[in-house]
Amino acid sequence: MKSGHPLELMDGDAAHVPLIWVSAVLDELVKILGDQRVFVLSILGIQSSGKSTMLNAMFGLQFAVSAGRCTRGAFMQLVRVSEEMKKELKFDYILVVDTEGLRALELAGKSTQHHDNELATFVVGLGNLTLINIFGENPAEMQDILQIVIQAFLRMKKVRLNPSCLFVHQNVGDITAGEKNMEGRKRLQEKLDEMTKLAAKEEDCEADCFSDVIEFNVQNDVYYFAQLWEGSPPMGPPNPSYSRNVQDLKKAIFNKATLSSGLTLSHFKSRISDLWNALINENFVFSFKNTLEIAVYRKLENEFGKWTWALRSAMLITEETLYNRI
Ligand SMILES: Nc1nc2c(ncn2[C@@H]2O[C@H](COP(=O)(O)OP(=O)(O)OP(=O)(O)O)[C@@H](O)[C@H]2O)c(=O)[nH]1
Ligand SMILES: [Mg+2]
Repeated sequence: MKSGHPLELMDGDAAHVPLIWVSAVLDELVKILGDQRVFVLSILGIQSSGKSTMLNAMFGLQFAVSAGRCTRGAFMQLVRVSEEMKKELKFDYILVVDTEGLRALELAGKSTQHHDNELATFVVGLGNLTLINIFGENPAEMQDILQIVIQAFLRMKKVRLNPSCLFVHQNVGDITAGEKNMEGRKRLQEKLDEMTKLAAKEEDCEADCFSDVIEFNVQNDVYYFAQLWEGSPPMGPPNPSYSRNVQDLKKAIFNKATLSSGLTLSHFKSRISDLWNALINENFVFSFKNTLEIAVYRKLENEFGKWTWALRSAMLITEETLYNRI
């Protein structure tokens, strides 16, 4: 880790965080480096939406990149803050957490929903800042992901962690700048507020709009990225606008990071085990796909209660009259 190797934080195949192993590695790391302050940057998004590609471009890392389900589980890597940046930032390292894409087709079915909710909560809880990566600019397609993410943020609010987030739209054509993006921002805001209301109802807390849950400004916290390639993928050269977009995002991340003092490695270690232990203990809400489904389930449960009571009371009355006759 000291020399920049990624460490597996969550086993993607077993969907499990090996706490003893990870804690032991972090303990040794603290012995070598001292209890340094780190800023944890995590990322969430659909499968193959270019998450690893973006992190690699931003920090010069080498997370695996390919088509199909590529990153499995979650990986973390330390990036040293250079001496000149240390004046502005109050920490020594940035800890980049790359995660598996949500909605992996290979895992289709019930286990996916549970897996996604768990992963999202874990990753959002760990990060000082979470990047929400969206492929394209249609928030309707993102509905499921947004629900998962917002519910995770709500829970963080409840346990008094306050992460922040930035939205990134990947693969937006070069032309769609300016006015059109204004429209996109508006639509995203509407969608977020709508999802927040639903999620808040289910979590029993007060929140009318997304900015009640987390500090968020739709003008400054949403980024639009150009295509990675100029022209068709295998032959096209890398697109210079992509690098520029990455640079802008990096600046925004540093702006947010200057306000935060990060957390120490030992604090980070206990945060990992706290979060993971909480997650394996509590799985009812998270085993549900999204807030809409929970609402429906609650309604059904109510109705079901009424039906069974109607049946039972009818039975009791019949029983009583029969007893009398006997
Ligand atoms: N056309 C296009 N392809 C992209 C873009 N960004 C990334 N890719 C390609 O998409 C594929 C997947 O990228 P990854 O970075 O591995 O995606 P990921 O989100 O990390 O995927 P998982 O880890 O599997 O969830 C790679 O072949 C990238 O080269 C983009 O903006 N446009
Ligand atoms: Mg990846």
